[in-house]
Amino acid sequence: MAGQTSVPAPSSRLQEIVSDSNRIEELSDTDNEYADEYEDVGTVVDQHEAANMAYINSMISPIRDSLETETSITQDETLAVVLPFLEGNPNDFLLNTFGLPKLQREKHAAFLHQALGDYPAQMAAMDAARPWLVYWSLQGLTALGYDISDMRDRIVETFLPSQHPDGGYGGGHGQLPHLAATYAAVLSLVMAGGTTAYESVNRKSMWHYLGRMKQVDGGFTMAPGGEEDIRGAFCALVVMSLLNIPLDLPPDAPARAHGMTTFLDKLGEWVSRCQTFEGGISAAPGNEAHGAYAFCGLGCLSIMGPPTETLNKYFDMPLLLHWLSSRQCSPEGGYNGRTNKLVDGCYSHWVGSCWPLVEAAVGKEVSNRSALARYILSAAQHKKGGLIDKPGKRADAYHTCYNLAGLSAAQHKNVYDEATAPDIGKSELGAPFGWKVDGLFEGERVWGDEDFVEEVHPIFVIPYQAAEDCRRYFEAKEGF
Ligand code: FPP
Ligand code: K
Repeated sequence: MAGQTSVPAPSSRLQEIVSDSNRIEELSDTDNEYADEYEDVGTVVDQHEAANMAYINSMISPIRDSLETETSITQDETLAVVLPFLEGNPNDFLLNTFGLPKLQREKHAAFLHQALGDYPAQMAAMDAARPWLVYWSLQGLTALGYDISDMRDRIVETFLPSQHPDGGYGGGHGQLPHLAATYAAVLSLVMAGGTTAYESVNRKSMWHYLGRMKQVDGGFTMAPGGEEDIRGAFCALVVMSLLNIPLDLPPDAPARAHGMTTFLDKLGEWVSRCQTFEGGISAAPGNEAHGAYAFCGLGCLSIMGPPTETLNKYFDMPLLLHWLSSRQCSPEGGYNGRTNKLVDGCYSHWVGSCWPLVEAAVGKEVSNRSALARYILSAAQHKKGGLIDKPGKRADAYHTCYNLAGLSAAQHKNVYDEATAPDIGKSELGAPFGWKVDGLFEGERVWGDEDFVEEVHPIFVIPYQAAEDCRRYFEAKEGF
């Protein structure tokens, strides 16, 4: 872009904001809702400049290895990109009462609405990911507090042709079914809610499809003959739990020929084998631990039964706690996905949302939720709307959805309590219906009252109400 300038040094940028009285007037004129607040913007920034700098200084690691490697260089480069956003406000966003950028709710919603629209021809390669684009956008919108019920018919019509006659969903009409597409399609339909959406899912063929994914070692493949990894185990159990699909394997499941009778046979043992020497969870036994797979592993076990029981039974929790707490980057505040890698806003969820599950099992959290929220609000919001990996990256529905889910998990206390929703969840795979929000995060707040994200179910990553309504519907229904 012509005339584009590089990001100015943070403190000079803050000075610029403070002294830019034109801008303050402009804000007061155009946005009456915030006018009172912004007459005082100079004072707010003054007060919080010192606080932001003190925060950064407290977070900088005092120990630094002098060995320079490709990893240490990219880490330094990342810090140079991120720090100006933590210290100042290069995007010129309106600030909240803590001096941090407000959640740009309308801009993010506009971005997600656009993501639900038409795509240019060069996006054809993303066709197989269409269910994901729909899910991320809908989940992002509900997290921002938007009602999506007016899109119900569109959602149902989108997924009807992508349901395979033999069960499960593909990316679109004529595509082979895949567990990831199935997961995203089902979550979207459950969010849409209502009888038409629920009844659009062929649960009987889904049961048979999932039966074909079950492997003799206990895990699940993502597709017939496809890779077996922990996403498969998690996606299968999410779908089964929400749709109340029988735990018994269908008669035509190949695993039956090897003596298996239920979807849970050897599953806990298989998930357990995904925990690595570092303590984190990998895609499949023997692979590298990664935050996205950690969430899948914890989620899977938390569907199999109360996390208090299953997590302690199948994972070495002290080791997992050590690895998980090492994922928070300092001073960035956001998380990386694996050892020696870079902060990325999507791990606000993949790693951040592991915490409520871990906490339910061991009763302690070793993470700094304020620092995470700082990263999301200051560094992960794109100027034009949508959320991002890190400054300089483009916004997309994926990063928007997962930054918002992470922010929700930071703001609310999601707790496991068996007495929750007493009318549902007593039967098979009902443990996820024992979660509820028990008030707000009680630590140091850095978000204003206008920066709240809605409550998000810690395992299904959709609104609580949507998950409960769907399960209630299928618990009341007899047969398929
Ligand atoms: C590494 O990418 C990323 C992975 C190895 C896992 C990605 C998987 C998910 C995000 C979601 C899985 C969950 C479900 C429910 C299907 P990278 O090397 O580009 O990133 P990194 O440097 O941050 O590790
Ligand atoms: K319950």
